[in-house]
Amino acid sequence: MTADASVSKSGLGAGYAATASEAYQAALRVIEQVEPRVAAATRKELEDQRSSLKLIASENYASPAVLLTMGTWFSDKYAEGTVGHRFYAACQNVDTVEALAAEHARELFGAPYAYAQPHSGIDANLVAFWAILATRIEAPGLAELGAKHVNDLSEADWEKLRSKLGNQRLLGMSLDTGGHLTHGFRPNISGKMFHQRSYGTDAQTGLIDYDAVAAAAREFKPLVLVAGYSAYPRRVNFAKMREIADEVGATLMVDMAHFAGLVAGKVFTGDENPVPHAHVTTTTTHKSLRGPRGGLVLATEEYAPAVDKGCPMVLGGPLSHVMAAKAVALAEARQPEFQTYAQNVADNAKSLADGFLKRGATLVTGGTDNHLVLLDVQSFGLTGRQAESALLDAGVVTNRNSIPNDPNGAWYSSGIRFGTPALTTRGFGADEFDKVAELVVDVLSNTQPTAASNGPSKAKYTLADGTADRVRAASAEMLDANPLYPGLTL
Ligand code: DSN
Repeated sequence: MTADASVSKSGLGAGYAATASEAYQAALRVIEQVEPRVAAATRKELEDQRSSLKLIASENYASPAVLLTMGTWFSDKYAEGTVGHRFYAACQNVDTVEALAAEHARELFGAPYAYAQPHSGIDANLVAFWAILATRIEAPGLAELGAKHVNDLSEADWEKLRSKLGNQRLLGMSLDTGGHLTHGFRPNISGKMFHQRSYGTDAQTGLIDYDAVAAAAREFKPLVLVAGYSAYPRRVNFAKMREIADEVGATLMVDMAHFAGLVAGKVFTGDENPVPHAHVTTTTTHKSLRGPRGGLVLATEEYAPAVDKGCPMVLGGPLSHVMAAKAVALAEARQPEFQTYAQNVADNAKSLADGFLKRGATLVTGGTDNHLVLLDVQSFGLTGRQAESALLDAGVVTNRNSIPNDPNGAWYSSGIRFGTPALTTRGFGADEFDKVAELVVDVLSNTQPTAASNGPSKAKYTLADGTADRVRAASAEMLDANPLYPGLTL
């Protein structure tokens, strides 16, 4: 890998764009022979991504090196088990790439142990939950019964242990203050596994109140304390979270899926870096970390043996082609340029937030100090759903999101979540993000809800004539100046 393969103002993989072009042109010619509609949709997807303002906080653009790594025959290999201990023969090359991904992850994050198999963030969290349950409940339960393995138990003893495994408590951040569905909420499997309670944020400041978290933990006595978020625009003090966990005997699990790139890029250090404080840390690899779509678990020595059994305990056969791409992406993230990128992501989020504030908009928590901004669209008289759709009409890709105590619920919602990782990868800087704020405010100020906005009409709106064209034209100037995959031609 050359330094050019990392991020720079000129974009991803500029140093090998000509070679990547040849590779993609050839691949598309091959796909066209079999199912031309897939080739056409693939071309169109790049065109769409190149020509819109991608502001979804959980999305990014992986390098061509990462993307190309996923398209190989590693996809054809079964490799259940773990490195050097597989249930299938001929896994030596899978072992190589999985070990490399884990090594890069350990080095990058300073973790004693890394597990590269999870297919997604949900999977990574499931592996973590079951590793915690296996370590804290199953292993002592077996010891108490004088058994070494679950298969050694009588049906009655196994039922007792199973019921104990299914009767544990988890405390995590509430959904409407930015927590994630996989942190014990009923529609997700985690909410069916755990008795869950959540902590929220301070009603005035919108910030996590650590004294309130500690009080909730003392009262509820969870086995697992979960920290981490998908829509909280602030940093978390993980040292304080660990103190709380220790006081009540909980395992601290941090889901850093959203901000792993800021940890990798050394923007979040000390108390804001979860890895040294958490017993188990999970992440996705495709958000701010800018890798392939997938998950990763980091753990202390205590939890490592149970995490290592993630497949087949929780996961299906590992996606070896994706683990190979994780190794490539993590190698990229270990380049010094990634630290510049991560700092730019945070600086750009501040610029976006300031751009909104100076134009009179309302932000949850009043600003940001991570990679995301949560805009309360009630002052525009809109639901999140109306705002999201109007923005999309103007080529601004975002997602609607609940805000604390949201009067419109999770489906229509009252917020729009913005993130800077993707456009920062393209090379957008502070000035461009200020302009993005101007364009968003332009769209929302020119959007009217339909009369009687209730029920399904909470989705309906009209956008003033000319707004979409004006915003698209202004976006195009910035997008053209910061091309996605410069030099890559199909
Ligand atoms: N879908 C991710 C996000 O958008 O935050 C989390 O699951």
